[in-house]
Amino acid sequence: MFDRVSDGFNNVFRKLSGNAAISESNVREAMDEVRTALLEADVHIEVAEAFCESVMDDALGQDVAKSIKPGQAMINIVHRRLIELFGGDPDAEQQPTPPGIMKLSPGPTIIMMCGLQGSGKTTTCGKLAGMLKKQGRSVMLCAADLQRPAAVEQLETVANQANTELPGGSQVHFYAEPDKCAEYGKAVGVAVKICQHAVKEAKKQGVDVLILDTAGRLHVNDELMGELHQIRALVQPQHIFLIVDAMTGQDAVNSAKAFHEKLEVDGVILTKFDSDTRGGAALSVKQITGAPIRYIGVGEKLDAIEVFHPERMAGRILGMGDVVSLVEKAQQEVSEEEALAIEAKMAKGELTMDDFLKQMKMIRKMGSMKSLLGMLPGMGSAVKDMDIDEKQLDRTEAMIHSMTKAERAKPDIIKNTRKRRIAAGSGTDQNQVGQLTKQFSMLSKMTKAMSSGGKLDASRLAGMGGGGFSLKGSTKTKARGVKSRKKRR
Ligand SMILES: Nc1nc2c(ncn2[C@@H]2O[C@H](COP(=O)(O)OP(=O)(O)O)[C@@H](O)[C@H]2O)c(=O)[nH]1
Ligand SMILES: [Mg+2]
Repeated sequence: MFDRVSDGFNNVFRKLSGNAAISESNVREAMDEVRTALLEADVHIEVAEAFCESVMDDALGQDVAKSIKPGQAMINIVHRRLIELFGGDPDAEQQPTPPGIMKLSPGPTIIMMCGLQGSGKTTTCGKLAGMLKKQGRSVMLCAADLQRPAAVEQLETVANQANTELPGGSQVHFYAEPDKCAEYGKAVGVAVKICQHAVKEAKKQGVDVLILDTAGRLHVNDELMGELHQIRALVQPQHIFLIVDAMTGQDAVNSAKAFHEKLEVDGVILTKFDSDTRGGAALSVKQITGAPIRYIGVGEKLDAIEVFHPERMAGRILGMGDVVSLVEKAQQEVSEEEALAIEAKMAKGELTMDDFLKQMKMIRKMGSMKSLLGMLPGMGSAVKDMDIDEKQLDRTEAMIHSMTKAERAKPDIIKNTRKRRIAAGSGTDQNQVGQLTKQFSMLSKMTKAMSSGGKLDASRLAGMGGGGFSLKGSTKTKARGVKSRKKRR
């Protein structure tokens, strides 16, 4: 999403690093490029100006031109200012944990979602429900968008999906009064009444969190604001989240400002962060509206939501990577026991195709290869030009599924006849099956050699997401790898 901005910054840093003697005018010139990159990314002009101004002030104040590594000094300054732009505190020794959803007892904690039509309100209701379900909190989704009966049905589908497809033990309830759709627009206060009924029902059922999916409009107008204002006054939600479509750039920021002025939202949820928009909305919204970004939507599926961390996002933009998020993702998907079990098998050379498949699935749960690679330091801008064939993983899965139990346990027995059968069963060809078994046998040999030569520790494996890719903080893994190799000699 921030490709263009990232490239702009990187050019600047490269130029400044290459210059033996840097003058104030070098720095100024470099900042002109940054300003252009920001404007091209559709960052609000005031925000872009103020940002460049503050970076320039810092650079002059710290005498960057005279520092030993001017490129590095500039990176530090820009990093701090980006954190600030996103609403974080660059001086904090340890970054504060972003505030979560309040816990009230008795419940429910009420969340009101608002935003324009198509911004992602209904989808995000399901994503928040999924997040809360993972924390063991029960949720009720209330259909307060009565503009179309289909909108009510959509929320019901989302609630069902959150119940059946997302992990966690608690229940996602659904509340609606579909027959009221006909009255909507004719009588005032229909939506408010439904919200009030939902609160009553949520209390009765002892639900922890109630999420209100309100109606949107194509543009901000008095009718919409009046309704939202009324819901806010009569239901008194603990959280008001504004859902903003990151793809709509400056328009999104302007409407966000209008919403915030009327409703005092306590946070923005930026959706469609996975799309290749230029990032202008993300970079401007906090400065222009005053409301911080709380979550980002990174896909259409209900588990595609992330907590927003200003310092990590700043790091991603500057190509510093976001190893912390990556490790967190790995830890969420792979338990220590699973990692230990796989380690034991690998050490004995007993890795089977089933284990391989399991590992692959764990990695895929974490996100697309491209999004994972993009979080590694220095990879950010490199990944965008990489042609990663996500379908290859599908093919591998299909091939393993077409193998018999015996073949999966001992892939050595897969000779030509079996290869032909597996290829036919999985819609691949014999060569591809051959490649897979060859790769697998190499992997087995390698892991066996590694574990008999030097101890492979479990923590390292846990970080690998159990999939043969080294995902844990690359520096640490590297350092440890070197040490164990030395021991062996
Ligand atoms: N790629 C992507 N699509 C999203 C995201 N959030 C929502 N959408 C899509 O945006 C469209 C509108 O979403 P919806 O929840 O119906 O918006 P609403 O009108 O505000 O309720 C749907 O097609 C969603 O699948 C996201 O984070 N990424
Ligand atoms: Mg909707």
